[in-house]
Amino acid sequence: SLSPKIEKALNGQVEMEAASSQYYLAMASWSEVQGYNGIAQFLYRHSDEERIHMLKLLKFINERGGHGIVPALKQPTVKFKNINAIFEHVLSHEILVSSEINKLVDMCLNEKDYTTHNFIQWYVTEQIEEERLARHILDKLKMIGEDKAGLYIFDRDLSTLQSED
Ligand code: OFO
Repeated sequence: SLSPKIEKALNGQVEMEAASSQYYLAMASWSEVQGYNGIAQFLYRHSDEERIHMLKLLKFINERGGHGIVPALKQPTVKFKNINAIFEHVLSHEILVSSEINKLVDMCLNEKDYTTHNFIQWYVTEQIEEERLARHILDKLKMIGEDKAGLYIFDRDLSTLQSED
């Protein structure tokens, strides 16, 4: 079963995924209010995916004899300067998440917890994809610049752009 140290670290990650879900939900709501419905749909989906990341961890902790702890909700940022600012937040947040996941990998190896190490590989792969997607979106936004028609198309395209959960 889980060592107390690993259990605590995994519960820390539960909290981080829950916070991610809240961040993206706030971004989705702001975007929707501004009339960016496609971007909002993308961010609502992203928020749901983060909740799934959280659940997956919680269930793993419980299966391994620990106790997955549901964290308190903190209010995320609810207002944003523009769409660029949103996706810059997304990228820097995902980079932060990746570094936390890497710390977990390190800890598993140090503690010789190969089961959790194996489990956490899913998150390692997921973070590569999430960072790639955020960079891809930011590149597109840079290309669009101040072009309103470009932003219109971008918004429409994002309604169907899938990030994998
Ligand atoms: Fe964004 O992948 Fe979980 O946090």
